[in-house]
Amino acid sequence: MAINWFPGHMVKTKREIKENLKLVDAVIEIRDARIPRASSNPEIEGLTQGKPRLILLNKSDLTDSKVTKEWIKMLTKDDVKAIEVNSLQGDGLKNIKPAVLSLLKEKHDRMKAKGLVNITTRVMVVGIPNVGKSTFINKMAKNNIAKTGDRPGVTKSKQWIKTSIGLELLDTPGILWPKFEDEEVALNLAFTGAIKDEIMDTEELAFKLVERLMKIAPEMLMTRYKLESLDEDPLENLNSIARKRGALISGGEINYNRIAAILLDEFRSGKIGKISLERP
Ligand SMILES: Nc1nc2c(ncn2[C@@H]2O[C@H](COP(=O)(O)OP(=O)(O)OP(=O)(O)O)[C@@H](O)[C@H]2O)c(=O)[nH]1
Ligand SMILES: [Mg+2]
Repeated sequence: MAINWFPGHMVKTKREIKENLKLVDAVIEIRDARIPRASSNPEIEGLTQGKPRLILLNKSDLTDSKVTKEWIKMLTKDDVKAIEVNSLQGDGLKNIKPAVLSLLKEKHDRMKAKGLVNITTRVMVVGIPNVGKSTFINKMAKNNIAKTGDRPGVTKSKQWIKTSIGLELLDTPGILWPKFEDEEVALNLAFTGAIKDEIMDTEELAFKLVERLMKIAPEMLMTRYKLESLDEDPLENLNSIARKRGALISGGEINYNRIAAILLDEFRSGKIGKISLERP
């Protein structure tokens, strides 16, 4: 499936992220918990070199929590921590501060030894499109509101958001780009909505989604669309789903455009079930 997507602003954002990194103590990298692999950026490690990183597996409300916990185990390293959150509802956000503080413990101990008491911790948020960066920043800001103004001596245009958990967040996230290593990665991004539907053939995408769900969540697919059994042929199943949903054009033919929109929307909003598309 051809997905013609290329972020032309890659070089610019990379430079911006590097500049902003100088102003922060740690990085919060947001990923989509349904696709922790596809929603990462392979250059993130090089880009954030030396900065402790907290990975938020966001949208964890849409995943199989057992799989998400396996991901957390796998992603955790010395200078990288991972936690699951739901930025819409706020679940898990209270775990952010302890995680960031434990990443910065040595640094803070050194500062305290020098007699520094009021230590502010600044972090920046990065992530590929659609992972929930804005939702997260807004949620964090809402708990406290106070946006600190420009800080003389730091830089004119940077706004810092104070949060109730005692971290200051840079108000603009750094947008990373995903890497289309193979078709599966590209499809996972497309299924979750990280790639705009306008540049894809959504009918083919819906077909591929049915094909995938037949493999990883056949029961959920059957239950949601009241199918008594699944055919071996994804197209047959897509047709059955369309008939169940009345996605037909006059004459009784399948309205593929319509059923594709329904299926993708229901998958993305979690109506088909809590489905992790990737496993560690
Ligand atoms: N179910 C669920 N949806 C979420 C969560 N966080 C964000 N969303 C939804 O995901 C979509 C994208 O969220 P945004 O906050 O706009 O994502 P973004 O990373 O800022 O996206 P760009 O600005 O395009 O880079 C929106 O429809 C949000 O409502 C979450 O924890 N759970
Ligand atoms: Mg945004």
